[in-house]
Amino acid sequence: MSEQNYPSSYEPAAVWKWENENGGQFASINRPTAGPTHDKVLPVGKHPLQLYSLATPNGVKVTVLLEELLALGFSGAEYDAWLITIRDGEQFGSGFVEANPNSKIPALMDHSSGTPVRVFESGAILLHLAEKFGAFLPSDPNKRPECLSWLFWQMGSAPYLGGGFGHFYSYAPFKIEYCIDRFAMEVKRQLDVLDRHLADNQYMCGEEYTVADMAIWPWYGALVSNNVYSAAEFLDAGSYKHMARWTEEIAARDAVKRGRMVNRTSGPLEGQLRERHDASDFASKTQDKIEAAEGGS
Ligand SMILES: N[C@@H](CCC(=O)N[C@@H](CS)C(=O)NCC(=O)O)C(=O)O
Repeated sequence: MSEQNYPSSYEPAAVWKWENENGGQFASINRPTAGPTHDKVLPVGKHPLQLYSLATPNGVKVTVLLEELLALGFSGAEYDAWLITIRDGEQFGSGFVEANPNSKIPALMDHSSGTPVRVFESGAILLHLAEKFGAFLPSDPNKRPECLSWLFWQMGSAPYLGGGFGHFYSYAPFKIEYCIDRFAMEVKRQLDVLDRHLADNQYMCGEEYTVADMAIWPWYGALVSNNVYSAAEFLDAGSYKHMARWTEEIAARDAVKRGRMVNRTSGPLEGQLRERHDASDFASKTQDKIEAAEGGS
């Protein structure tokens, strides 16, 4: 697009005002202020860890780690996963805002020490749990910084993928070439960063599968396997061969398959475990079984 073709009808006002919803798929939950909109106490289940979440990529990072910890035999990682429906504004309930003043899933309340401790931001939750259980984070001082670097790389990079590219490619009310170009270029650059690194490394931190993989896979793995934004063709995702190898290898893990199901409200009913309160729920409480039982009663 040449400069003379840029649409020019919009001139920002001196002071921005929130006049009505700004448009786009999530317009009804976007607002320019923080804090609770209504009173709602969060439920608390029987396990030390209480997760309040939804199976978006940021939510899946945490449920994958919890399922991986349980698969390794850490019984202290047992958790209740409560559903927070962000489209209905449940992230603005007073109890959720106490758990996360930023009103975004995932939020964790850790009751293991007796005094409930809140942890918000998916990267902080991954680090908190990895340190707590001494797993999926290298202890070797020569390897740990590499893992932390990729974990924080993800936290800094994914907003360009989600809030930037994904928003303008999929959710914006109309297509703006300038925005899609800008963020497609950045996301392809990020995919190339990952692809080059994974050409020489089995996982993000070498041979060890860590929280860095668990943070990156739900976003970038989903992108190349066309599970978010339907953009794999547009971004020529098939050309990132090492990413594809790593994506498939992680997707095949049993704990990852379970983690993806927790707090999921879309897709095949047998893949949705909307709330998880016990390991046995995967066998008995998926949405297909719940609906079949309701239909039969
Ligand atoms: N940096 C945060 C981002 C969390 C985030 O953006 N969560 C989204 C769902 S993926 C959310 O809760 N959105 C609700 C809202 O913006 O009101 C993290 O990694 O935890």
